[in-house]
Order: sequence, then C-alpha cells, then structure tokens
Amino acid sequence: MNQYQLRRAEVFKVMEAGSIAILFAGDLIKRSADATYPFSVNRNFFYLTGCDEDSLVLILLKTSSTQKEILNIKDQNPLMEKWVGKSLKDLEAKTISGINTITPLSNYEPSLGRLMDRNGINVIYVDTERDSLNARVMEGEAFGRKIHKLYPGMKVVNLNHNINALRVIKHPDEISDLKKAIDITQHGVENALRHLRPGRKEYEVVADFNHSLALDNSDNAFETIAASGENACTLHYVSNQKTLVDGELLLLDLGATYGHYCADISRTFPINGKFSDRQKTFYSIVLQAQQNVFDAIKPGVSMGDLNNIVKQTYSVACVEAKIIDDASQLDTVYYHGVSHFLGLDTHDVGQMDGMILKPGMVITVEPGLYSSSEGIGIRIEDDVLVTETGCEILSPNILKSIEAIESFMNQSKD
Ligand SMILES: [Mn+2]
Repeated sequence: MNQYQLRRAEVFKVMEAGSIAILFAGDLIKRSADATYPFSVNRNFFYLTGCDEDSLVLILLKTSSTQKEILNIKDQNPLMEKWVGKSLKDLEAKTISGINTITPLSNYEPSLGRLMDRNGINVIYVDTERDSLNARVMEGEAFGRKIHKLYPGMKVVNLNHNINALRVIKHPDEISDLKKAIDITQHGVENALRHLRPGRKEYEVVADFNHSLALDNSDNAFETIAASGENACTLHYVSNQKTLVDGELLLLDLGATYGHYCADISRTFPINGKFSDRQKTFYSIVLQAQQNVFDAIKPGVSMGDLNNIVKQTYSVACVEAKIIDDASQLDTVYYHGVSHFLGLDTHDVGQMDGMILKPGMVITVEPGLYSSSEGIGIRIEDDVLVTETGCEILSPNILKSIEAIESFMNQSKD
C-alpha cells in the first residue's frame, strides 16, 4: 500500500458503518475577468490522495460489510486541453492515489445520491475548518450545509481534527521532502548572502532569494521577511523597503517548498559582513537559547516546556548583558512562542495547546531577541524532527555560527 492508501485506512477507522466521507481538492478562485489565482490544493485532500488539481472530489464509503474509495476527476475535454494543457487522467490518478475507482466529475452528484440511498447512509463526514466567523465558506462546509438541507436528520460530522491529528506525525517520505525544501532554502539564503551589502534594499535580498528558488523550480512557503535594523523587532515585517545600513543586522525569515512541504528558516546576518561586539552578545544569547531547546527536545516534553527554556536562558543572560534590567522585563524583548508544527503548511495543523512531543513530529525552534532601542532584532530558526531519544536538526547546514557567517560573507562577495 502506498502512503495515501495507508492514510485513508486511518480515516476509515474513524468512520461509522453506514457513512460516507467527502473531501474536496478545492476550486480555482477568480482574480479578475477570466484570470484566476494560482491553484492551491486543499492540503488534507492532497494528504489523502497525492493528487494536485482543482475540482477533484474524493468519496470514502463505509458499510458494515465493505469499504469503497472513489476519486472523481475532471471530465476529459480535448478542446480545453488545447488551451490549458492536460488534466489528470484515469490511470495517472489511480497510480498516484492507489484508488481503483476513478469516475468523471459529471457523474459525481447523481452517483452520490444513489450510493447514499443504496447503502443506508446516515452519516456524512466532511472536512471543513473555520478560524473566524467571517471566513469564506469552503467547499466542505458548503457541502455539509447542502446535505443538511437535502437530507433532514442526516448526521454531518467534521473530520478536520482527525485528519489534522494524522498529519502531525510525519512519515520518512515526508521528512525527505522537508529536507529537500530546506536544501532549496539553503541555496537561496546563500545566494542572498553573496549579494548582501550596505546600500542595497531589503527587497533586493528577497529578489536574490527568489531567483535561487525559481532556478530550483520551487516557490515561497510564505511571504519572506527581510527586516534590517529596528524593522526586525516587528515579527511579521514584510514590506521590505528599507535601504540596508552599514553596521546593522538583517533578519531573514524565509522558506522554500518541495512537493508542498514547507521549510521555515530564520537567520540574522551582519549587513557589512562583521558582527559588532554588542551584536555578538545578542546573537550568542539567542544561539544558546536555541541550543538549550535542542538539548531538551524528546518525546514527553511539551511545547510550553520548550518556551520556558528560552525564557529561563534569557532571564539570566539578558540581565547579565544589560539588555533588560531584570527578568520582569523579558516580555519586552521576547514576545512569541519558540515552536510550531511544520509540514504541508508552514504553521502546520495540529493541536498545540498542551501538546506533548512524540517521535515523528516536526517543529521549528526559533528563539528571538528584540531591542528596538538598540536597533537589534535577532531570530534564529531551524526545523527539527522529534526522534525516539531526542531530535534531529533537519537544517544543520545553513550558515549559523558567527565564525561561519563572517567567513562566508568575507570570501564570497562578487
Ligand atoms: Mn516559523
């Protein structure tokens, strides 16, 4: 069985007999006139099928005696293919997903009605998420509402948290995709660094990163942050307009994707190629906090524990370095969490609250330290796999120590 088959088998375990689960790849979203935004597949759909095309619909049927999988793909349209290229074919869909029954989308609604009728279906599972009362209605939610209307009394259940829980534990194939995304990110960081010098603009650094990503046939996992000097104290600074000043630091928070898996890396570099003593002091404290977190990561530890380690490190070191007067001022120089899940989404799905680390989880470790009065903002972020006994750093080769950064920056200027 391939990975997608194994994942669907896990979803079947959650389903009651006499039920159907429906998942949607998502539709193209109109931009203007006949232009659409680039398609971005629903990640749970992708996780369960491996198929990456708009409009596809996955149906899982479970009765007391059988389990059936159906993938609905676009009706074949040779004329349309002359304009937009080939759509997913039967055999291709079958090979990728491991689903034997592939049917055209035009068949989906009539056949769904029949399936429900003939199999005594009384539960419909959808996958829908809503993080705000005013968020756009997604396909899964719209379908759930339609079922409520058409089949009074039918139970509609949301599978979203069940699928998210599966996604939290990564398979070795997923780790391998993440490592590729991280390698591409490393190329991009090094290209940006080769061209980094005072007088250039923050957005030019972003352009150098993006140029490298494009050559690696990759894309941004999220909007790149290139924040120099005091801008780095704004956590999600993305306007990237400032001119790089000699003597200031540049904070980069960026990531490439591979097969939809996201890298998420932060590095902080001296714009002129050399850290000042004060910058070194800040940098070393953040590096130490990150190392202390790495040392603590193992199954059974909570994300809250990890953040406390950063705070403990800082509450001594930052007072000693006179960055703050006493530990009570800590939240003026450190004001975010140290970790989040990483995977098909940059801020990957999974319940964070009270989460206890387990082998196979992938998290970021990203302590930061920000003093706007000193014009210094630093964040160092690596991606980490939780193992049986500790952790594996997935991004060990991206320039990080003061010596490595300075030596790279002073050799490779062109
Ligand atoms: Mn991050």
